[in-house]
Amino acid sequence: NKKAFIFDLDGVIVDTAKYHYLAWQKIANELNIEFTLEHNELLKGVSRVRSLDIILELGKVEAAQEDKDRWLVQKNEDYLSYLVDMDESEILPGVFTILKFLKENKQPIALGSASKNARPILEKTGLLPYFDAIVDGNDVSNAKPDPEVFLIAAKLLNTKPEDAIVFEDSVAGVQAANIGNMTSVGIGEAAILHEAKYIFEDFTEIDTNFIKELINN
Ligand code: B16
Ligand code: MG
Repeated sequence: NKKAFIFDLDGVIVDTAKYHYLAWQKIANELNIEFTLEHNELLKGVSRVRSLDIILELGKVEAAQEDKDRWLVQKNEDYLSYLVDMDESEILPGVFTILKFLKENKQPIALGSASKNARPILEKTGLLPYFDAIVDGNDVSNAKPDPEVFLIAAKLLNTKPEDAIVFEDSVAGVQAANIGNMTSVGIGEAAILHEAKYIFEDFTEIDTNFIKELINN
């Protein structure tokens, strides 16, 4: 069967999770809400709007919609300021090798990200030509763990969900792949991503033989 390889963006292809964290931390600081790296795990793969709600819940802060809207704009402006100088050096180790291997083997590749800033990031890192389809936060109405983002991606690649392989660094994203009946590959800590079918610390741990097996199975 024809396979489809779907990549999450933040935390899988590039380490933008650290920039999201810095930008959210500023908002949290202003509101006197304690926001640690551990809390940040809750935001991975989660939409911008929902992320703010989670932070406000952590601090038991109730806010008017206009304040929320302002913080959302502020967070994104701050986040974008970290991306200004972004280039291919920010591609996470091992990612490029796997993308190149998939391309050489004529495998369809898609992006499945919750971010509304996905396209500029792919452009800046020079990875845009590797993607046959891009599905991001601008295209979906249901956030991960809803499988919508990955289902649309598989469809655009003319592949059945069960033949799609999803690389994800977030718990919500792994769950989305599983709920969508896809093969989930967790990138990160096994203790956090234990629901994934396969788990690797990062892409340098993924052998092209493993990819070959996924292609031929
Ligand atoms: P933006 P992914 C997600 O991207 C991030 O993991 C999450 O932390 C972020 O809040 C979300 O994108 C929205 O991003 O504010 O740029 O629209 O991991 O699904 O690629
Ligand atoms: Mg992610």
